[in-house]
Amino acid sequence: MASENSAAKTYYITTPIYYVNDRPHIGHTYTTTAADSMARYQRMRGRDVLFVTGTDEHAQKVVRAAQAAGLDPKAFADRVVTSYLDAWDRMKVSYDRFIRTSEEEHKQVVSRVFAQLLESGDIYKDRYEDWYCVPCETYLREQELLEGHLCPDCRREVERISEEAYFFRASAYSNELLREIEGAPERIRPDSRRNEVLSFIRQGLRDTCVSRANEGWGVPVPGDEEHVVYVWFDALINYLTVAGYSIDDGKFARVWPPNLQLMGKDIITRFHGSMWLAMLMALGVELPDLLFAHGWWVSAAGDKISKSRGNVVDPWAEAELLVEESGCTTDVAVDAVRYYMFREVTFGLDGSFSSEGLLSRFNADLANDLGNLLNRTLPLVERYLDGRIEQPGPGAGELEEQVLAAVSRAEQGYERMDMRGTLAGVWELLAAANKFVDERAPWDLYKQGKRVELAAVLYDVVDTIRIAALMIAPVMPTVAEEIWRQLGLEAMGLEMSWDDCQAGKLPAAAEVRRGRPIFPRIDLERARSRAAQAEQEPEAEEEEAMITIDEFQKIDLRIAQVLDADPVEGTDKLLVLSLDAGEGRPRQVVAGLAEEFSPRELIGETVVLVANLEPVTIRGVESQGMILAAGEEKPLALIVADRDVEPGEKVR
Ligand code: ME8
Repeated sequence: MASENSAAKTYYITTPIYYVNDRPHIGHTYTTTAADSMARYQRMRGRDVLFVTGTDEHAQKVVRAAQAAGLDPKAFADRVVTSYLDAWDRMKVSYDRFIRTSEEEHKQVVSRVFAQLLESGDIYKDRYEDWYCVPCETYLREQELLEGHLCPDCRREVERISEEAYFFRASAYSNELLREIEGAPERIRPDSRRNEVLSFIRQGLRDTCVSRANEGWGVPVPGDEEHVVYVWFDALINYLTVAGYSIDDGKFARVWPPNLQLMGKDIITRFHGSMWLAMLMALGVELPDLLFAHGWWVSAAGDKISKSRGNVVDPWAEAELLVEESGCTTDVAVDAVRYYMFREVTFGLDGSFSSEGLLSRFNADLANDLGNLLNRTLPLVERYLDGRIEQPGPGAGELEEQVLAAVSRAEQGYERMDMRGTLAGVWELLAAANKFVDERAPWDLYKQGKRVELAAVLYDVVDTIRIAALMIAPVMPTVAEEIWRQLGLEAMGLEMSWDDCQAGKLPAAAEVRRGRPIFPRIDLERARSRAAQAEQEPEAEEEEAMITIDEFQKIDLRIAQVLDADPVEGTDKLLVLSLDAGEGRPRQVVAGLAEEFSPRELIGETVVLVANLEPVTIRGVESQGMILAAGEEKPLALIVADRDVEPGEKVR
């Protein structure tokens, strides 16, 4: 492929950028940690890597979620984005750049791209009279809908749109795109997805709507502020922004095209595999080397795991379960979750996530195969060799063939996005090494005074552990580092480099340092009975979300009286309330109450104010706190005092 030929080319990897209407879940984590493993692998190979993830903010559903929370979209996005940053930090995601589409730089690139395509005639103005699915942020034709005007993907009700809009002339690129994809069998993978994209394009791409009426959130269409750019069009351009398109030509030349764009299978056919590629063609920009779509995590019943179906899996909670059941560190637990995701299911296919499966693999693969090899070998080095690896004499290298096979399989696995194959190969090697220890019985060699053989056997085993650590490092960075430390390689200042995946590169004089077992074994029986118990007592689950009395007391709740209420200009949902909270001067709070409550109903009410909430600006109005109401989606009832209480009185 073109980009492989140039050594100076930055290896450019992307994940989708995620909507900020919601918090990260297993789907986001799967794509992002897979991309992370690829980035780590390429770095170990010595490549300069640009690995990017981020957030997609200009969606209708973000506007709605913000309204429900009584915040303006930017304030809302600012809040949710931290949960992504935090999740990637905890899941050990080593991104080089985190892009938010609300960044000025990105908005400028979107504007320039839109203007360029307007100028070339690839974007034109017309009228949109059809349907839109807000949860999927997708324009849909009548004939694509399920009965009852339901979205074919998420099965929720779609909305009718009838407005002037801009269209991208995707139809003009159907044939060229078809030729491109047919001529490059490796550009879209796996094959099942490639075939899906091909048959979608063969039906003929239709011009797609790329704008919405401007409701104050999004990138305005250049020269026509009544419209903003459609969220998918805006979002896809992020891949160009971070590469420096129209900002830094030198960087763009170094970075473009993406070597690998990763995503879930639901967003390849319509978006990445056709709209995105057609956009690049219209811009005259080279197509990405590889679009790879992974499968879905499904429930035991076979449904896609998603919030709307109420069957979410939280990878962090799974890691916490491991900590609780095994006593391993949190970082090791995170690695174990990553291991499970990539070992359990072939990347590209669907798979079902189960906590029980995770715990069993932890015991069988991590504690038994890997942990056991390490924990039985290091004490032998300590006992027989004074803890120091010796340069082996003749006779060493007995595991070389198995090492070669595993390394070549691991390379192929990483290059082909087959992490399962990589890991299976490593585990075959670990099994071979465990068997080797059993057969060569270093304790017997010691008793027989066979010092040279003993040193050679231990060298081979420790060397194999070293190579295994290198091979798993992209998937399990913390575990690899911990093994590195225990083998004394960190103390020697040795970096992890893929080139060192060769037998015989273990430096003599490495001083091993046995640590605590990395993977303390789990009592599966006990774990099972605890899980069964938790299922029977749903309230036990709630304990996870419990807070202490001290935490509760940090929230300063006060009685306040509504002095005045006025609509916030430009919205139907927000009211700005003036409150007497017993502070000598009124407090101003913006609340999303306007659709359910009139100002008249509110004035005089004695409400509960969260008095120590950080002030935020909503639609240009400062909000100094929040008032309490019942109802998740929309406020159904205000929480008020049922007797006379003075404003400012503490609520406990
Ligand atoms: O799609 N199993 O954002 P998003 C595996 N903003 N993967 C899953 C999954 C599951 N059960 N559920 C969801 C967007 N996913 C756009 C992208 S890019 C220019 C714009 C995956 O927050 C899903 O396939 O909805 C997708 O890749 C991601 O999680 C969800 O992204």
